[in-house]
Amino acid sequence: MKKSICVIGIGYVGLPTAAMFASKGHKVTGYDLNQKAVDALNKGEIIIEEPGLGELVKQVVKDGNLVGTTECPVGSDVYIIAVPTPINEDKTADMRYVESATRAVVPCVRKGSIVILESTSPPRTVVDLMLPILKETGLELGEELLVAHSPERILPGRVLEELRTNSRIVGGINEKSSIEVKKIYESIVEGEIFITTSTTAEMCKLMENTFRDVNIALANELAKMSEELGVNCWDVIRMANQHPRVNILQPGPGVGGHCIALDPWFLVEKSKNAKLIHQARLNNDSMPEFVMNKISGILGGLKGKTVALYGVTYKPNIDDVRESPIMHLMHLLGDNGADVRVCDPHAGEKVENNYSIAEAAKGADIVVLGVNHDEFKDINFARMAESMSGKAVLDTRNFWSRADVERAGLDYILLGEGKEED
Ligand code: SAJ
Repeated sequence: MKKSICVIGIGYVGLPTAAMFASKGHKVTGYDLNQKAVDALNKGEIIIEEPGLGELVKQVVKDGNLVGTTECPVGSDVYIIAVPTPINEDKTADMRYVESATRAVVPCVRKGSIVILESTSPPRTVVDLMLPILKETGLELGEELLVAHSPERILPGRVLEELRTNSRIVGGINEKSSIEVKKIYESIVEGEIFITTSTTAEMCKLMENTFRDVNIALANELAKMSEELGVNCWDVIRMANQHPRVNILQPGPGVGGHCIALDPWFLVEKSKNAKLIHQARLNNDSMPEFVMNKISGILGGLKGKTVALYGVTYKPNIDDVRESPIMHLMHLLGDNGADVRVCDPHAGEKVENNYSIAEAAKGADIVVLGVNHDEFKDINFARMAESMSGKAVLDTRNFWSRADVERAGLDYILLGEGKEED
């Protein structure tokens, strides 16, 4: 049955979710306080980079199934909360947006409405934060007002496909809530939908991202040990991963984005037992400084040196710089006296002075690959070598070909590669 659905927060998660429901014929309203995002939506345009999303939004807006608004619509069948859950300076969760979104729906819901939290949240958020607020509706929770957490688990860059094909977890405050919310997602999800409690659903989502964070922390620790002990960590990972029960992820200049770099902190905040998780966060957060020290070691100091930095978004082929470890590296280099010339074809105006591939290397003492965007695949290293002042190329992603770099007369240096003779 077609529903009226209000998606609260039309950002990286809310907008694709709203568009997918709209494409299945539901009447969807995207509610956001950001006037710019709402205006863009009503013109059928998007202000983020995500494959296929622009076309889909254009179509559903044209069909009249998706509209943007800055006022929460009264009387929708379903309210989906997809607002940010950032962290404070002290690494505790900033739940203001979830709280204000929950308050916003209180005067709008009616008997039979459904409220779903999609935002990644600390364990017990639905029970301890949302339910006391929703009680103010005067409706019987779990009977007249159904409530669930169904965490988003979509990978930026593959959002539409993953929304459709991934399995989904629905954690209701009671069985009735879970069953009804499952029915809603069945209209857009082809993967299996698992039913559980809201707190278990919160924990599942956090542990998925934490699993990845801890694994990457292990890879980064391996990279550091390898440099110390004269080993190439990439060879170790490639061969160790041949074992049927081993899958070590990739090291790099750190972990960024709005999910993996933040979510484990929600567990650290809530549980004194999250010790390994805490240490993994610290390991990953130490990587920008580790890379800076490596660059300083190669150049014999940073003062007055020119560093060409290729790629500053938090991962390849997207425009998102949130929590980007390479942005952090950029600031660290600058603070320590280096002149940093950034080239990022995806980041646009998110960086000041965004140079072209050729311009960034001009006069550089070192070229550093921060993120392996597709645009950096076929770099002409011979031309780059002609315009550089120095000869060093540091690859933090094992992305460039050592042979190509060396053929151009440059020195190829790989993060996590120690030399036996060192
Ligand atoms: N990274 C490494 N080494 C790796 C893999 C990733 O250093 O081997 C780094 C990336 O460079 C990046 C960061 O980790 O800076 C995170 O990137 P990612 O691609 O691993 O994940 P996200 O943050 O883009 O999306 C994750 C996904 N979670 C999982 O795969 C378990 C996605 O499914 C979630 O929906 C998303 O978090 C979210 O919204 O929580």
